[in-house]
Amino acid sequence: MGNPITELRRRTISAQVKRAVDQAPVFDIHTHLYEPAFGELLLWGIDELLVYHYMVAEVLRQSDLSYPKFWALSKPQQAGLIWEKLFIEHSPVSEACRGVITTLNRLGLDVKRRDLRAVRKWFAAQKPAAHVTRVMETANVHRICMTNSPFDEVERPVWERGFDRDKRFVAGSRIDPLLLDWPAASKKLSAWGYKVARNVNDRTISEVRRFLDDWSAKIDARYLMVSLPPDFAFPAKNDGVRILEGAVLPHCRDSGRPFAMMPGVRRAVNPLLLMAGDGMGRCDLRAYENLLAAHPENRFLMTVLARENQHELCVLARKFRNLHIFGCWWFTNVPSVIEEMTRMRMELLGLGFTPQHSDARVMDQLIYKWDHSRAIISRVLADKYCDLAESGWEVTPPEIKRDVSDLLGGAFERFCKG
Ligand code: RAT
Ligand code: ZN
Repeated sequence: MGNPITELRRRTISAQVKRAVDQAPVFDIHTHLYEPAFGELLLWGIDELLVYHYMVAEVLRQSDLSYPKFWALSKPQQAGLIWEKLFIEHSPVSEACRGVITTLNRLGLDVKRRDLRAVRKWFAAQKPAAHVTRVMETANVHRICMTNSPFDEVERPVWERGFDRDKRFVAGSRIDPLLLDWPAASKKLSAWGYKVARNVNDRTISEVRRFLDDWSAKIDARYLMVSLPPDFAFPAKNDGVRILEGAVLPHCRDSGRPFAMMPGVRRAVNPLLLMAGDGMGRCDLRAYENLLAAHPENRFLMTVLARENQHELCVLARKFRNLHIFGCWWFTNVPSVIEEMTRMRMELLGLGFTPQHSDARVMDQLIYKWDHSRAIISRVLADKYCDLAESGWEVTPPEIKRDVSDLLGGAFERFCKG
C-alpha cells in the first residue's frame, strides 16, 4: 500500500528541491555562445534576442511581408517588426517569446510598459564584459560549452591568432562538414596543408586524423560534435562513415574525448527562411545502436530532435554505458516536451543523464532557458522524491544537493572523464 505523504510534506520536499536546483550552478554543455575574445561573434542585447531564428520562423507566419523583403530589412528593423507582430499585436505566449519576457524581467526591466525604446536604451548602456558576467550570475551558469567550427571563416582566425582563454568557457569541436560534405571539407583541409585527397584513401584518413589531433589540441576541445540527418546509416560504405571510423572515433578514443551526435535535423526544408528554415525528421536509431556496439571503447553523447525518438533513445542508453544522453534539443525545448522527456529519462535512467543544455545563441538567453528548465527539472525531481517517500524512502538535503549537481553538469563531467 505504501505510505501516503501529507500535502505539507509534499510542499516541503518541493521547496527543498527548488532551492537546491536554483542554487546549483549549471555547466551548460551545448551552446552557440562565444567567449568575449571572439568579439562580434558573441551576441547579446535586445535586438539579438528578438531576431533569434526561433522568432524569425514565428514572425514570418504572422506577417505578410515576403521572405526576401524581411531579409532586406536591417537588424533593428527586423527586431522592431518582431516586437510589433509577436508582442504587441498578439500576446507573446510561445516559448521563444515568453523567453524574451522572462529575460528582460530578470534583468530588472519593466516589461509591462511594452516600451521597446526604453529596453534598447538600457542595453545600449551595458558593457559587453560586465554584461556577460551579470547574465551568467543571473542565470547561475558557471561554465559554458561553445560550438567551435574549424570550418568557420570568422571564428578560425581568432583561434589562429591565439588569445587568453576565459576559464568560464570551454570549447566543443563541431565537425559537420568533415562527415557530411567531404568534397568541400577536403578542399579546406588541403588549403590548410593536410595531404588529403577527394577519395578517402589511407593517406587521407591519417591526414584527417592529424588535422583532428592538431585542432582539438589548439582549442582544447572538451568533445567533438556533429548534427546528422534522419537517414544517417551505420554500417555504411560512404566517405562520412569511413572518416568517422578511420579518423574521428580513433582520435576521440585516444585523446579521451566523447563524440556527440545530434540526429534528426533536415537542413533547409524551407531555404527562404535561411537559418530559420531547418526542419526535423524521425531517425532509425538502429544505426546508432550498431555504432555503439561496434565502438565500445568510445564514449558518445546524444540528443535527438524528434519527440518520437525519445523513448527509444532512453532504451539505447540503458543498453550502452558508453552513451550519455543530454538536453531537450531545439524543437523539443518547450515546456510540455521537456517535462515529458525529463520524466521519462529519470524513470528509465535514474540520474545518469543530463536533462538540459540551453543551445543559447544570444548571451541573455541563458537566463530564460535555464529559468524555465530549472522549474521543470525541480518539479519532476520533487515528484520522484515524493513517490519515493510514499514507497518508504526519505531523501536527505545532502542527497538532494548531490543529485541536483549531477543533473546540472556533474554526471556529464564524470562521463567525460571516463
Ligand atoms: O537550436 C538551434 O539554434 C539550431 O539552430 C541548431 O544550431 C542546433 O542546435 C545545432 O547545434 O545544430
Ligand atoms: Zn545547437
